[in-house]
Amino acid sequence: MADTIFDKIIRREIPADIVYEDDEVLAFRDLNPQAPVHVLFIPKKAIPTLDDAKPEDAALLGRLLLAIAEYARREGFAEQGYRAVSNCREYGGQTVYHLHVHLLAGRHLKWPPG
Ligand code: DGP
Repeated sequence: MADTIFDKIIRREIPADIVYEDDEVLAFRDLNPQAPVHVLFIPKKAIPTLDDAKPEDAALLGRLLLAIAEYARREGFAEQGYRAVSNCREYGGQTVYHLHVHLLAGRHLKWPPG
């Protein structure tokens, strides 16, 4: 499977502002933030896109989402609200092919997106 910039962040080969880590999940601030809070939550397991996730990844995907919810509560913006979104492939706007969920918060986000 092709190595991505996120694999290098997991292996600490390139720096990142890491805000959360457990045995299966890593979260770090996006290099190009689109909101006052913009954190990427990734599984350490290299799954390229959501479309590549398998039934055996169900618990991992659940942990990813629960890690986001827990982080939002801990950082104090859960009640105000936030967005968790995963871009899949070209039309979804995915640029890094290591599954990730964007956590965006700290401003009123528009819907629908462009
Ligand atoms: P996506 O377009 O959904 O694949 O989002 C990829 C995000 O990854 C994008 O918002 C910018 C971010 N990104 C790309 N390279 C790096 C990097 O080296 N470090 C960090 N922290 N974020 C990165």
